[in-house]
Amino acid sequence: MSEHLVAEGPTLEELKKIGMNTGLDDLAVTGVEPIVDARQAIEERKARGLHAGMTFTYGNAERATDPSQLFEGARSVLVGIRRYQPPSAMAQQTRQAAHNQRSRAVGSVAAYVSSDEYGLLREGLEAIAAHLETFGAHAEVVMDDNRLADRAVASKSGLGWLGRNTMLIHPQLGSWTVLGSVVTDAVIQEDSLRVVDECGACSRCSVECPTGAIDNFGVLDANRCLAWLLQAKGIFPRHHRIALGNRLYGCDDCQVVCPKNEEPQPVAITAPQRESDVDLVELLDSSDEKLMAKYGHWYIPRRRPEYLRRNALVVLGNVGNPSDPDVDRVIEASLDSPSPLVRSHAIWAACRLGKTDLVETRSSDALLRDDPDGWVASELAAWKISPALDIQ
Ligand code: B12
Ligand code: SF4
Ligand code: SF4
Repeated sequence: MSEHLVAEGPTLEELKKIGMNTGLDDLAVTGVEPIVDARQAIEERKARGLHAGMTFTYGNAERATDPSQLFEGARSVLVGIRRYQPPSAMAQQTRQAAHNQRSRAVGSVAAYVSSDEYGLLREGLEAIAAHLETFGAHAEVVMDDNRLADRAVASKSGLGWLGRNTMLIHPQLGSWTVLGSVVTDAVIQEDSLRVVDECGACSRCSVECPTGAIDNFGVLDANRCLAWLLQAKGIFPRHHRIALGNRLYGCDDCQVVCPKNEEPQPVAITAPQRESDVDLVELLDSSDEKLMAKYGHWYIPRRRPEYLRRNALVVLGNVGNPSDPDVDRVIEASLDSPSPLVRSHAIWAACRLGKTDLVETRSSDALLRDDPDGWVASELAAWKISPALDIQ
């Protein structure tokens, strides 16, 4: 085994300073031993079906909880954390802008993607890796990657505790954070212990979750989590569509209500801003190419833009203005879409807005064509709608 012991390696303090000058808000270090309790947690959730078919760290729980498997000779994991602006401050700015420009229905985007936080997180981690390399060490950045369970190493490093809502909560920064690591063969002196759980008797996140996805302490049922359902393949479950409200990408509710996020914290280096409110009519009017160019940095199932349209139609059904002619127009265009996924969600949006006529006036042949999974047929049945008979 090639083991790289750096005689006069950098201290954690030195590395922390470099990270904090380039986008991080804190840094801690831990060893590469397997995190057995985290592995058990992943396996257990998978066995109970709470992963809802997700792969990510569930694909190989053993590897994701054993940083020593990242490369031969790995000795330390430096875990970096970056705080981002919570939605309340941002929402005010964007709502004002939306108000000034238009009064159309908008879908909300979760705070962690409303600015390029992962870009700055990566910059901070790469600066640390580069510094380690000047000492002859090998260093790899691993960030939001299926090969490592970020929260598990973060809690082991002492950066924070794992809250009831499953978020890593930093005692000073709260949970509006993203996490990533630098795995290295250098040995860095550890300086911290696990931070103890500070949720106490609170259960706000569990009570306020719109779909009741947080069952027990720290156990999330992804089958009910809106953040996952927006990224999952197939139809958006009918029984969770109203609960989706105006969320177009991600969900922030279990962090918004958390008292540990009440203390506002400054963000040292501001990340480049992206959209936090999306005009739904504009989205549904866009070509597939334009949609992927604009939202390609999101996790989109199978990289197929029809999923963006599916999500936008559910949100439009919830927040659209039924007297806006543009709403009718985009729903009608979606009812005529070649995608059965889009057609079935357009039926839902039309009916939810009380516009069953838009569906009823279409021919059954047109609506039901190419519907191998029966999505359109079951949507029509759910609303007890019989489309117009075809004129031969
Ligand atoms: C899959 C995934 C999701 C899934 C499932 C989330 C989940 N809670 O299971 C979905 C799509 C729902 C999701 C949503 C979100 N996610 Co996500 N997601 C991931 C991903 C890719 C894997 C997480 C994972 O392994 N889940 C499996 C379960 C079992 O793990 P877990 O809940 O995290 O629990 C771990 C620890 O809690 C520990 N553990 C669990 N039980 C126990 C018990 C004991 C006794 C001990 C000691 C340890 C322990 O072990 C587990 C495995 O590591 C990570 C990136 C990564 N590579 O790690 C990001 C990540 C967790 N997500 C992140 C974010 C920001 C979000 C959202 C806030 C985004 C949004 N606004 O919509 C939401 C939050 C929803 C929520 N409450 O979790 C951040 C979290 C940052 C933080 N401060 O915690 C991460 C770390 C991405 C990153 N690199 O920054 N996510
Ligand atoms: S992200 Fe939203 S749906 Fe998922 S657990 Fe948190 S509050 Fe519930
Ligand atoms: S809302 Fe309460 S229980 Fe949930 S994570 Fe925050 S402190 Fe913990």
